[in-house]
Amino acid sequence: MMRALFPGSFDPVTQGHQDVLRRAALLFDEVVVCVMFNPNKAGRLPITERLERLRAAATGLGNVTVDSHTGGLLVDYCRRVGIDVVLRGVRGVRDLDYEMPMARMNHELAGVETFFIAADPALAHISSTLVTAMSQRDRVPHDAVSELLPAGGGDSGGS
Ligand code: COD
Repeated sequence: MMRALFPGSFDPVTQGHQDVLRRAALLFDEVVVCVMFNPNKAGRLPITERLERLRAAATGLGNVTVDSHTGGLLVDYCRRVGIDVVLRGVRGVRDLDYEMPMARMNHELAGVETFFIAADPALAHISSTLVTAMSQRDRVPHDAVSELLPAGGGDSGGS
């Protein structure tokens, strides 16, 4: 049985994340999507809201479970739940530059392999940072923000 972990800040979960999750759910027997803490990001939504939105985004994906891990390393979580495959979405070379050292470290520390899923070109411009920036501007139409958020679930507002 192949289990995989899709970790992220998910602050908030976007259509780009949801696309990676849906495609991963077709490839693996079980996918755990997990909210983790990125010290390089300020953090906006409370963890409980990120989890709620992730659960909505995973609606209909029977082999996806949602969890959080905000203390310790990603590899600590992998060891605890017995997962040795991590999934990451790649939008371009900037993502890869960030991901490669982490993938190497996770392998060295715990034998965890990283699988990269190439972003859908139509969604590759989407990031949680963009959603947050747009939702904080008064003159950006609500629909323009909703378009970046998961389809078929999740809050449509970028509160
Ligand atoms: N299309 C495709 N993929 C996308 C898109 C998109 N439009 N947007 C984002 N993604 C991908 C990202 O490239 C990433 O792979 C994943 O989706 C999640 O993205 P984010 O931005 O929500 O999450 P990150 O990148 O901030 O990840 C946070 C982690 C803590 C998981 C990460 O920093 C990490 O693995 N750190 C390792 C160090 C560690 O162990 N930290 C402790 C954890 S408690």
